[in-house]
Amino acid sequence: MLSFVNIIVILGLLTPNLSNAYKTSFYTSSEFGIEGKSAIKDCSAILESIGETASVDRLECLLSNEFSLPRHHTVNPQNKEKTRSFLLNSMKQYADEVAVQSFDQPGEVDVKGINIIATIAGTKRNTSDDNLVLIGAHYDTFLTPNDVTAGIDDNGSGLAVLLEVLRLVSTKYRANSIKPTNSIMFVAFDFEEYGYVGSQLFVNNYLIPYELAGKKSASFQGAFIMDTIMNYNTTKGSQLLPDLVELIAPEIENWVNNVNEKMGDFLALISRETLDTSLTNAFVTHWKSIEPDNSFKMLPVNFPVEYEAYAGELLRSDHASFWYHDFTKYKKQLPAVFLTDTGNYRGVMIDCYHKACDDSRLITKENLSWLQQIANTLFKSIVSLAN
Ligand SMILES: *[C@@H]1O[C@H](CO)[C@@H](O)[C@H](O)[C@H]1NC(C)=O
Ligand SMILES: *[C@@H]1O[C@H](CO)[C@@H](O)[C@H](O)[C@H]1NC(C)=O
Ligand SMILES: *[C@@H]1O[C@H](CO)[C@@H](O)[C@H](O)[C@H]1NC(C)=O
Ligand SMILES: CC(=O)N[C@H]1CO[C@H](CO)[C@@H](O)[C@@H]1O
Repeated sequence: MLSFVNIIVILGLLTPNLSNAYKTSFYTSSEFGIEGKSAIKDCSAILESIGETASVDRLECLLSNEFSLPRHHTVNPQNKEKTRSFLLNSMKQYADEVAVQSFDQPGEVDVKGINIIATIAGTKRNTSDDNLVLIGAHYDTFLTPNDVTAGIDDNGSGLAVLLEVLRLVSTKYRANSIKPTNSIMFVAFDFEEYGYVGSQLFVNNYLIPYELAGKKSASFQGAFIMDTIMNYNTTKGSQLLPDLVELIAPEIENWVNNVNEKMGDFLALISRETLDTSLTNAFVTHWKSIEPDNSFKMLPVNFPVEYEAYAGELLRSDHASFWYHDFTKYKKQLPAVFLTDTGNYRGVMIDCYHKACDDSRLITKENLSWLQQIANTLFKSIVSLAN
């Protein structure tokens, strides 16, 4: 998730304004005591396994083995490369088409950003009748001058769910030699932390020109973006809110502070009224339908479009690239919703956001069932939209 300070700059320019400050020193993860949690079981067998619902073991293996080390391009390029190859190989294993979109990271010399785009082809793939559904998360991690984050919550959690949902969709269709009607895209974005560079380029240089305009002319149902979804805290008082919530959504402020007694135990679903309604409806419906445990809470934050320009807090991840892009014609046609645990407004992340302590300690057995609920809901939502 992007820091709020950066977003003010980005809202003005929608191009990243990079400072070189973070490049001055070189750190290794061990200096910060960050280590991948050692495998407690045979993850290779677990990662190969298939099933019809999201698996806690698999999510745990993904988080503790694949996404538990800092993945910053200047400090830990080898970890980032490792994450990239893992993503690429997994996507090749499960998807029908995999594309990489590489770009020069603005303001950096010799730094390539790479978005990884996997598609499960529907029967309408590459025709103007296709109505694409997309799910995405970013894979870069943040770096502040004195701290290296492992990015477990931000946003290893989003990537683990992305891959888990891809596996479920693939099992449902490819393994049974059937296809959905509409195509489904799974995108791992690079360079979110520096102004959603990867997703901006994805929308402006790939999605619109290549899939939605021109020869293919597909339609777009929308994007589910996940960023920082792992932190679940049932302590009263663990949930804070940005001031603007009281201003633009007093009923939400009342629910969080009074009804729910400031417990950080809900998933926030951030969307715009009307424009993103079909995505929100699908997610809300399926969230409630998950068995056996449907006691997890989800809070839809559905705000009027006219608020979006100053509601910078609501724009802190890659969904903003779908809401704001360079093509006037598609202004109202790129729905996107943002799934988040509210990042630095909750529990340990109040102190650990973008810091070293966003690490493997967040992975607890109990809390993996929370990610499982999110993955199962997304799977059902995507399938319902794609069929
Ligand atoms: C769709 O088009 C792309 C090239 O534009 C091609 O690589 C892909 O195989 C096509 N998929 C199907 C299912 O036709
Ligand atoms: C929950 O939040 C409280 C208050 O921010 C914090 O002290 C505590 O460590 C958190 N608990 C967990 C399990 O994250
Ligand atoms: C996450 O872990 C904490 C501490 O172990 C626990 O209090 C909380 O209920 C767990 N959350 C879920 C969703 O299982
Ligand atoms: C699993 C994973 O790659 N998560 C990414 C989430 O975002 C952070 C940036 O904050 C990346 O470093 C992580 O790689």
